[in-house]
Amino acid sequence: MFWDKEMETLRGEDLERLQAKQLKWTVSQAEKVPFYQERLRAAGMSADDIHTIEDVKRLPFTKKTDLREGYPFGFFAVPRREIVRIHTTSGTTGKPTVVGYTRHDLKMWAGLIARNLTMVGLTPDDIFQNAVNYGLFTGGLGFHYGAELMGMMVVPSATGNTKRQIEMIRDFGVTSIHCTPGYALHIAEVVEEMGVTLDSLKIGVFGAEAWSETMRNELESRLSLKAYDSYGMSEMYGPGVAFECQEQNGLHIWEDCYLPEIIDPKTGETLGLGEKGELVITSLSKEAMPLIRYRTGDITMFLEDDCPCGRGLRIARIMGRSDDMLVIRGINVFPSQIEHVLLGIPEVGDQYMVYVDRINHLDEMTIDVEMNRSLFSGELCDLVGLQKQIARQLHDALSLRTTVRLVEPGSLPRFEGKAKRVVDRRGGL
Ligand code: DLL
Repeated sequence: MFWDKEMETLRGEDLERLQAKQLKWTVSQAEKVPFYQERLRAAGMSADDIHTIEDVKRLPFTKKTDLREGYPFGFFAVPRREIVRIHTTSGTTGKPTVVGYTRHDLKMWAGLIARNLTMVGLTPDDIFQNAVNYGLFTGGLGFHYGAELMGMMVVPSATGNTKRQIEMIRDFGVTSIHCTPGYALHIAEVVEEMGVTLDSLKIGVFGAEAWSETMRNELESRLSLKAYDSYGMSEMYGPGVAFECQEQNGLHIWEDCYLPEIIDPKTGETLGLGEKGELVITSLSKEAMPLIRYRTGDITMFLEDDCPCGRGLRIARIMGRSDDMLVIRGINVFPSQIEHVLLGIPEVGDQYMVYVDRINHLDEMTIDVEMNRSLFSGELCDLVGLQKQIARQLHDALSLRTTVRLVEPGSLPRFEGKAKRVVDRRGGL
C-alpha cells in the first residue's frame, strides 16, 4: 500500500536532514522573488543562514494578502518560459491568486496524489471518477494526472448533471469517486430519488471544504463506501498536502515536501503536539513558486501518537478557518460546529444555510435547515417542537441563541464545488 515507501516512512534524523537541505534550497529559490528579497533582507536572513529545520522559525511569514499583491505572476521564481501551467485559488472576493508550475512541479504533485490514492487502497485495477471542476481549480487536473500516473482508469466527469454522473458510475463500474463532500451528499440524495444503488463504488475521496465525522458516517452509509479526507491548497500545488490513510484517524502530511508548523494565529507563537492553532507551511520542493511560512488560515493540530500504518506526522481534520470564524455577539462560532449539531439530529436533512444579520445593533443568526426527506410528512406547521429542540441543541453547543427555520426537503441550494453555507449580511447591506 505504498507508492514511495522511502519518502512516506522517512522519520527522525534522516527526515530532518532532508528537510534542512530542502529548506535551504527553498530559501535560495525564494531569493529570486523581489518580495522575498525584501522580506529576507528585513529579517536579516539568507539561504546561507539555514542549517537545521529549527532555522525556519527565524524566517518571516507569508500571508494570503501578500500573494494577492503579487498578482498575477509576481511570486514566480523561474523565468516565465519555464512555467508550463497555472491554476488559481478559488477565492470569491477580489482577484484570485495565481499559482505556477514547472514541469518538475507537476511531476512532484502527481507523485503526491499517487501516494495518497495508493495509501487508501486503490490500484490500477480501479476506475476513478473525478467529479470536480476541471478548470483553474486544482482539484480537477491535480487528481487527474495523479490517478493516471498510478495507472487507474480515469473518468474525467467533471461536475454537473448529477443523474449522468450516477449513470456513468453504474455503466462504467466506477470503484472510486473524488468530489467535495457536499456534492457527494447530493449524489447520495439523487441516487435515492432514482431508486438505484451504486454497487461498484468502494472508495470516496472527499475534500476541498470542511466536513465532519458525522458527515463521514452519513456518506459511508448512504453511498456504501469508505470515505477519506483529502486536504490541500492551490498555493501548495493543490490537493495532496495531507491525506487520510486506511486508519481514518488524522491526515498524514508529506513532510519531505512540506515543512508544517502550528501557530497561535493571534501571536504567531509556535504551538506543540496536540495544541490547536493555524497551520503554517513552508514548501520544500516547489520550484516555480516557493513559499516560506505560508499562513494557510486553516485550524488544526498535530496528532500526538504514531499511526499503525507506519507513515509519519498527522494533522487532525481541519476544524475551521481562522478567517471563517464568525463572531456573533462576541462568541466565536465555526460553521463546522453548526454542521456537527445538525447532522446529529435524525429528523433534519443534511442541507442548511446560515444567515447572520445585525438587527437593532445586535447580531442575529438564523439557520435554515432542511427536513429529512424520509421523515417529512408534508406539513411544516407541526414542527415547532422540533424547531425548539434544534435551537436548544445549538445553544448547548455554541452558547448562543439562534433562530431555526425548518424548510422543505430539496428547497436549499446544492453545491457542485465548494459549498457556501454562510451568508454574513452585517455591515454590507
Ligand atoms: O481546495 C485543493 C483541493 C482540491 C483539496 C481537491 C482537496 C481536494 P483551494 O481552492 O486553494 O484548494 O482551497 C484551499 O480549502 O486552505 C482549506 O481552507 C480548504 N480545504 C481544502 N481541503 C480541505 C479539507 C483546494 N479536506 C482551502 N477539509 C484550504 C477542510 C479543506 N478544508
